[in-house]
Amino acid sequence: MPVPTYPLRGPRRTVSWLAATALSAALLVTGPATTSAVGADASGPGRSATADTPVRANQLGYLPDGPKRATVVTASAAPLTWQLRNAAGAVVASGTTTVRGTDTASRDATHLADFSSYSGTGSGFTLVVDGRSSHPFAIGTGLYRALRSDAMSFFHQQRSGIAIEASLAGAGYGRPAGHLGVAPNKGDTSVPCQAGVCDYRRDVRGGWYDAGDHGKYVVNGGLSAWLMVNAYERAGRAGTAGALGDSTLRIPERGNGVPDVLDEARWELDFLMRMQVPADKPRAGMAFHKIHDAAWTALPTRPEQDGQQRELHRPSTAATLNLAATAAQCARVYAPYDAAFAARCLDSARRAWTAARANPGLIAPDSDGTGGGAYGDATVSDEFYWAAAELYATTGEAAYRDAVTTSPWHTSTNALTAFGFGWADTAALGRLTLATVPTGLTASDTARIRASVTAAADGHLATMAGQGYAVPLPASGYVWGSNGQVANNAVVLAVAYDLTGGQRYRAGAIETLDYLLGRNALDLSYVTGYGERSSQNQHHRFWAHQADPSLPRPPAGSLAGGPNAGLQDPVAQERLPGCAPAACYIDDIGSYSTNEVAVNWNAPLVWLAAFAAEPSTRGRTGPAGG
Ligand code: 9MR
Ligand code: 9MR
Repeated sequence: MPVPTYPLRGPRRTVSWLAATALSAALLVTGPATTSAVGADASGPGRSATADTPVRANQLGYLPDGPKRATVVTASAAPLTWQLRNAAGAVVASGTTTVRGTDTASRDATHLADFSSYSGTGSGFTLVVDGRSSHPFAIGTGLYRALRSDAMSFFHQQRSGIAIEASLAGAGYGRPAGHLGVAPNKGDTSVPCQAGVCDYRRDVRGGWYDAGDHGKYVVNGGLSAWLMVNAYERAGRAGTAGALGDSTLRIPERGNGVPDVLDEARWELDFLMRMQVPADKPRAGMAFHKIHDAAWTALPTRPEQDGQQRELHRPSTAATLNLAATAAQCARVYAPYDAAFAARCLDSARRAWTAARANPGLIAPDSDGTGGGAYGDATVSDEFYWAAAELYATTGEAAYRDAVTTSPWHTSTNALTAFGFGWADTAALGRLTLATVPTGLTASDTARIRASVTAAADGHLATMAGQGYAVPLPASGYVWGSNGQVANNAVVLAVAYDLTGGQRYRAGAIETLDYLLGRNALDLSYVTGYGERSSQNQHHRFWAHQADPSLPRPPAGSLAGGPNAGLQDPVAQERLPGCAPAACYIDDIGSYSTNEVAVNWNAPLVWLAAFAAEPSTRGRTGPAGG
C-alpha cells in the first residue's frame, strides 16, 4: 500500500493514513499490571466530566443481528467477568473481557466486552463488570427508527423562512418564521452584498440555518443536502426507500406524494439555487459563498429577533462547484417526482460548472469570519472532481466524463482519507457517486473506484481495531466537528457494505453508532434525548435552555460537534486544559468548538440512522473486523 500524504486543508490535520494507523496500533499497549478494580482512577488527566460508569455501552442499544460490544475502563491486567442482565436483573449471558490496554485518543486503560452472540431482545439490559453497571440499553430491530425521524426533524427545525409549528416539532419547539424581512430582521428577502461585492440585492430566503448561528453557507448546506439526498438514492438501491418515503416525517409537506426526505432537502436546494448570481450580472452562474449577519449576535437570539444586517459574501469557486454537484445530484434523484424541478436543478448545475471553469481561482478566505463562519477553502480541485462526477453521473456527457477522468482526484490515493470527507474535502463524494451510480466509465475504472471505497473502509476498520472505543478516526483526528468526521467515515463503511455485502463493513458502520451513542471516553451519548446520559446544552441561539430556562433544550436527535483537541472557544480553554483528544468535550452552551450542532454533522447521522433502521437482508453480522 502506498503511503498517502494529504494536502493541508483549512483546520484539518494532515497525517498519512498508514502513519496514523501505525501510531494508534503502536500506542495501544497493555498497561502495567496493577490490582486496580474497574472504575479506579483510570480516566487520565484533564478529564472534563465525571463519567457515570466505567462500563461504556451504546445507551440506545444494539441490533439483534449486529455487533454488541462495550468498553470497560479498568487498569486490571487480567480479564474480568462481564454479565449481561435483563431488566429484571437476571443474568442472561456472561463471559470475560479482553484486555486492550491504553487507548491513545482517550488515554483510558480499556478492556473489551463482546456479547455479540447473545440473541435475545428487550429493553432495560445492563452490562455489569466487577460490580459496576452500564447505563441501561435495549436490544431490538426497530431501535434506529425514531432516531432516523428525529435526526431529520432537526433539519425541519433549522429551517429559515418558515414558521415552525409545535404540532410538528413538539411542544416548546414552535417559533415564528425567521428572516423573511419582517422587523427587526434585515433579510433574507432582499439582501445586499458586502461592500464592493455587488450593487444589487437578492432574495435568498429559505434554507437551513447552519448550526447554532443564523448563517447560511453554501459549502456546508450543499454537503448536507447531498448527504440527505444520497441517503435516499442509496435506499433506492437497497430496496428500502419506502422507509424514507412520503408521510414518514413530521414536516409540512407530509402527504404531498413526494418522499419526505426529498421535501426536506428541497428546502435547502431551493435556497442554494437562490444563491446563484443571475444571468445578467457579473460572474453570472457563480454562487455567493454565504449569507450571514454583519456582526455576531448574542446567545440566545431567536431567528425572528435577529436585528443584524444580513449580507451576501463574495462568490467563490468552492461554493459554485458545491452548487454544481448538489444540483446535478438533484436533477438525477428528483426527476421521477418533479421533472420541472429536476430540470431547473440541472440548468443551475450546468451554469455553475461553466462559471466555475471561467473563475477557477475565487478562493474563500479563512479571514472572513465576522458575524458568521469563514468556511475558507484554498483547494478547489476536489470540488471540481465532485461536481464533474455528479454532472457525469446525471448526464453521461463526454465533457463531464473527461473532467472526471483527467482530474488528479480520479486516481489519487488521497480522495478517501482516514480523517474523512467534509465541507472542504469533497473528492470522496465524487468517488462514492461513481462507485454506486451506473455511468459510462469503463468496467475496470468503475471496479477501481469501488476498490478505493472498500480500501478506505478497510482502513477505517483497521483504525477501529486499534482503539479502545472502536472509533473510525485516528487519535490525531479530533478536530472541530469530530463527530461529523466519525459519522462520515461510517457512511463510507456502509457504502462498502452495499458494494460488497461484506458483513464486517456493516458491523463497522453500526459499531460507529455505538461510539456516538455512549461507548466513549466521556460515557456520554452525543445525541440529545438518546441515552440515559446525553448532551443537552449544545450551542444554539434558540435551543438555549442553559442560558435562558424559558427556552427549550436542543430537540431529540441533535448531534454535538464532539471532542476537539484544538480547544477553540473560551469555555473549552478554561475547562479542558490538558484533555486527552477524545475527551476534549464539554456539554456547555458556551463551548461552540466542541458542543455546537450543525447541519453537516446531523446529515450523516440521518444517513446512518436510516441505514441502521433497515432490516439486514444479508444475514447475520459479526463484530467489526470479523
Ligand atoms: O455562535 C457562533 C458559532 O456558531 C460559531 O461556530 C463560532 C465560531 O465561528 O462563533 C460563535 O459566535 C461567537 C463569536 O465567535 C465570538 N463571540 C461570541 C459568539 C458566541 O455568542
Ligand atoms: O465545522 C466548521 C469547522 O470545520 C471549522 O474548523 C470551524 C472554524 O472555522 O467552523 C465550523 O463551522 C462553524 C461555522 O464556522 C459557523 N457556524 C457553525 C459551524 C459549526 O460550529
